[in-house]
Amino acid sequence: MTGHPTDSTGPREQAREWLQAARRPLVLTGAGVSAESGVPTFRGPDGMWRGHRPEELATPDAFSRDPEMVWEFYRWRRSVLRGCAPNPAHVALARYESSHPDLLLVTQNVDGLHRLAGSTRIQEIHGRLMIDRCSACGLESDASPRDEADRRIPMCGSCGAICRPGVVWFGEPVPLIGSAFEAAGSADLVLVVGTSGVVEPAASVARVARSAGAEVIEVNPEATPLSALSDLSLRGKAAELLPELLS
Ligand code: BJW
Ligand code: ZN
Repeated sequence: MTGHPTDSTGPREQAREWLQAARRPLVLTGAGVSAESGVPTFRGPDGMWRGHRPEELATPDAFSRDPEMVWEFYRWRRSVLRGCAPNPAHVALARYESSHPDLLLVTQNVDGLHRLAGSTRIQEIHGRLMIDRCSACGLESDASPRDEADRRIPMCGSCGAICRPGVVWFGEPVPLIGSAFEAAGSADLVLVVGTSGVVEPAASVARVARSAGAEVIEVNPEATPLSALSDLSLRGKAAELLPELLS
């Protein structure tokens, strides 16, 4: 697990070796890992919020001001997601878990595609798009397929208050971040895939692991703020690179 790429070992080969040898790998994923499944990313030229800032809709303030508009946005997100399936990157990560049982997959994605691909050691730290959560009592339930067709806001089956999507909005605490940081502190390798690395505290999962001595491998077509702390920055698409790196 030591050493850096040399002339005889290219960065991809080095990454493969580190990934294979890792005892306690931690994978941090973002929207880019689902891009090739057809799930829009948040930022960048093809981001779903081009011309808008994510902070306009994904906040408790927006929801209290205009729940109809926020729900319209999330109904659209749900209808897009219903047409999407895991891609070879999700599948490669699920297989990697079988050979590395102490792996933890920390995902910022709310799309559930890692779970669908077969990963089980997952922390979905920004919640789940397909869950309704009561805005009053917190009761969670699976989103019914009917909700997007009829445009009514889902109501809590227990207390009758309006529901919100079961995701983590800006300004809200990230409930699982403590255990993600704890795992990062004892990881020996971090694979960062498809995240712009600008949303905190998620991006700091990689920083914590790096400070505790883990090697960091980044897979992303673009440079990000996390590139500078990465031992290996591999420029490419997740669905193309991960099957090769994790085989
Ligand atoms: C490919 C690819 C391919 C393309 N293959 N790659 C410290 C500093 C500054 C600000 C803060 C700070 N700490 C907290 C904040 C505030 C805020 C924040 O981070 N703001 C910044 C934006 C400035 N954070 C919060 O508010 C968080 N809460 C918090 O800190 O609470 C504190 C608290 C404590 C106690 C009480 C109360 C409060 C919460 C953050 C929640 C973020 N939620 C969202 C929305 C989820 C719901 C929804 O889906 O609608 O999560 S925002 C959005 O961004 C979503 C994502 O998970 C998250 C990260 O985005 P991601 O995944 O990185 O996607 P993109 O689009 O940004 O990047 C895609 C990448 O993929 C790009 O790099 C491409 O190049 C790449 N790519 N194709 C591989 N094929
Ligand atoms: Zn309720």
